[in-house]
Amino acid sequence: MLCNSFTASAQITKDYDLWLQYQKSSVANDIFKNIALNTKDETNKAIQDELKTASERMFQYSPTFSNSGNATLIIKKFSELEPTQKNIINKANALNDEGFAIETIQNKGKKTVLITAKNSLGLLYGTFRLLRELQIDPSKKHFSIADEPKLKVRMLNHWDNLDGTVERGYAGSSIWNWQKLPDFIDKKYIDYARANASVGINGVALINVNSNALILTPQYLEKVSALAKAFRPYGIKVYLTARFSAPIEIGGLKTADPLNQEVQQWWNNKVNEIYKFIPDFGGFLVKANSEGQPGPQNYGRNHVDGANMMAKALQPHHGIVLWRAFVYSETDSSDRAKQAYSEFVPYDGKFEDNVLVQVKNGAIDFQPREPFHPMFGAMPKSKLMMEYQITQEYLGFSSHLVFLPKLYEEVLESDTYKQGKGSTVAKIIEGKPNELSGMAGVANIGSDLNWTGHPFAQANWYGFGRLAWNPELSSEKIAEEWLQQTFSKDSNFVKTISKIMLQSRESVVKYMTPLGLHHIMATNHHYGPGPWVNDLARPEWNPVYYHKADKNGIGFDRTATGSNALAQYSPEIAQYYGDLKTCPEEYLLWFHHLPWDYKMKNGKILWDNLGIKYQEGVNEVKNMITTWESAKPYIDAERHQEVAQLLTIQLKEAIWWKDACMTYFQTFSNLPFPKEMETPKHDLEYYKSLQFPFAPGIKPHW
Ligand code: BDP
Repeated sequence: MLCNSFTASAQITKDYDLWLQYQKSSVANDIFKNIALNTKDETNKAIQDELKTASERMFQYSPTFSNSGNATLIIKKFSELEPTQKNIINKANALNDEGFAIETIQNKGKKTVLITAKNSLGLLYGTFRLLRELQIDPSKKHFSIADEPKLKVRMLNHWDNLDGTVERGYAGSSIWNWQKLPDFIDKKYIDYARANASVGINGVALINVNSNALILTPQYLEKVSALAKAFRPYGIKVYLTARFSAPIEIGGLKTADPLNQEVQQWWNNKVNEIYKFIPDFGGFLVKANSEGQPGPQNYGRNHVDGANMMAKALQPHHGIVLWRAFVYSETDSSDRAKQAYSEFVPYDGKFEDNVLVQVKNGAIDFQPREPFHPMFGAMPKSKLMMEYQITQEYLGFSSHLVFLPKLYEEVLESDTYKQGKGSTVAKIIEGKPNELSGMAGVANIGSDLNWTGHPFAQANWYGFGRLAWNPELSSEKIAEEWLQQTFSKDSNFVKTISKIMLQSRESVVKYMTPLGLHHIMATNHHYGPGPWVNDLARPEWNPVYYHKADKNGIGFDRTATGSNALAQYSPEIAQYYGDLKTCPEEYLLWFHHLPWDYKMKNGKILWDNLGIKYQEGVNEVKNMITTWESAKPYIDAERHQEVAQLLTIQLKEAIWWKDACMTYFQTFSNLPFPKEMETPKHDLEYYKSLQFPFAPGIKPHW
């Protein structure tokens, strides 16, 4: 029986500190005793603060900062190093602007650790890397590391509204306190910046892609500028979502036509004004002609006209445009999965150099599993950037433990074959050296004490940042290092719990949308199952559009006999997914419509396999609960209890998903539940009658 014995302070510190716990070390390390660092620069000042906190917490002493000869740690740009340090200078020289090197060197006859980089931001990243290494192994003294980010723009997209609500947010309200800004800088903003910088995140779009033009008025720009100032030492640039109709709404113009000169002038002026407030402003993130948002098509123009107009306004200031490709038409009744590709690919090579086309990982919408978006690799003359969702809109909100880097990795590793074998999605988004590239993640952060609602959802923020830095990292390594820093270094604990993290994404797929099913969540809030929904205005808003279950079978035929969405992929992929002999079970019903008694590889029919998968998902959550129970001795009672309670919700909901979906699909298959599956407790009417009018994170207006 769980009891309510939280002690407030313990909960705040541990949960709030994310992966920057700096737990007291049982071994001594003198590395921070005497640090050579020039603290005049504001980023170096941030380095100083971080080292002080870390050293005091981990090793119980305060560092001395000086430039004396006896340094135990030297943090210096390599332009400031002694010429005798040739080796390290050469090593660092090969790195890009944000890279760093950490090396144990001989300095005046003594072993000293040196962090060096081209600029202060590299030094900050190097410092956080050193701290990560020490959190994992506090006795470490020998370092030989060189690292640099593979993507240029590594950013969070907040879907925060100006009224403090967060669209698809499950961790409380927005952390931005617009009413108290610009004068009140919440300490939380600094801790947010520290956490981001520690994994290399260097950009943040502050408000929702369903934007509000007010953010572009001087009243709000002043507030934005205060946030930008707070984030600046941490190398984080601020971006704003730009509502396409802003020239009408706040500019008093009659049109927002991108080819109209007055409109172009309005954006030029607006951009100039923004840079007066925020000299290092990042640029605009735009959702246009998507789900009712205004855009160039309202004026008979296209995405290139819209994006390039903004891009030209930003060019003199080196700002960029992140133009989203999340579009699906109100009138086109063909397969929704094909529409973004059809709308964008013909424009390849037409976007200005400072435009990144921001593409969701899959062609539908952040589902528990989707094949990679066919746009990746299909626009070789344009710059495409990845958009992931960190907030768990379709994956159990912040009540389910789901380790998303596993999903991110699966997409990044996918081979598009667009430039021959080995042209993985990761390689496509990395682009050419020194060119603009990027990855965005829809933030899962809110005002909750633990930032993300679920303690394990912190790992998704962390993991997103790590993969944005290096899209080729393994999710296993990310899980392990996150656990070591956040909870415990005990190898038994790390081994056991990383296993459940790594399996958790597959479990959620199994108990929500197994075998390639997708978009069968309940209307609007997407909380829980709603496969029966068939009465929404647009066909592609209805789950029945996606599963197409009838008495003959289930699944969406995207082969040549159906929508032929497969033709948007390279022939190798089309062949692989299109042929039932090779199509992996995970994507079966994504690409094929099959009879209920279709014989699968294990010799059992499709219907039985569906029930077995749902049950496996439930069983795996049960296993997570037992495993988590066994982790009790290794971590603090507060966080253990929090997670244990959340796992109870997850199990209840996994069973709900299994029972509701199988009861509904049975009305078509007319077959008994497979013997491996636990029988649902209620009838279909019961599951259909469940209502959740106040589920969190709903779109505010529609
Ligand atoms: C969908 C969300 C919706 C977002 C939209 C988007 O349901 O709230 O506005 O994506 O990405 O997943 O624009």
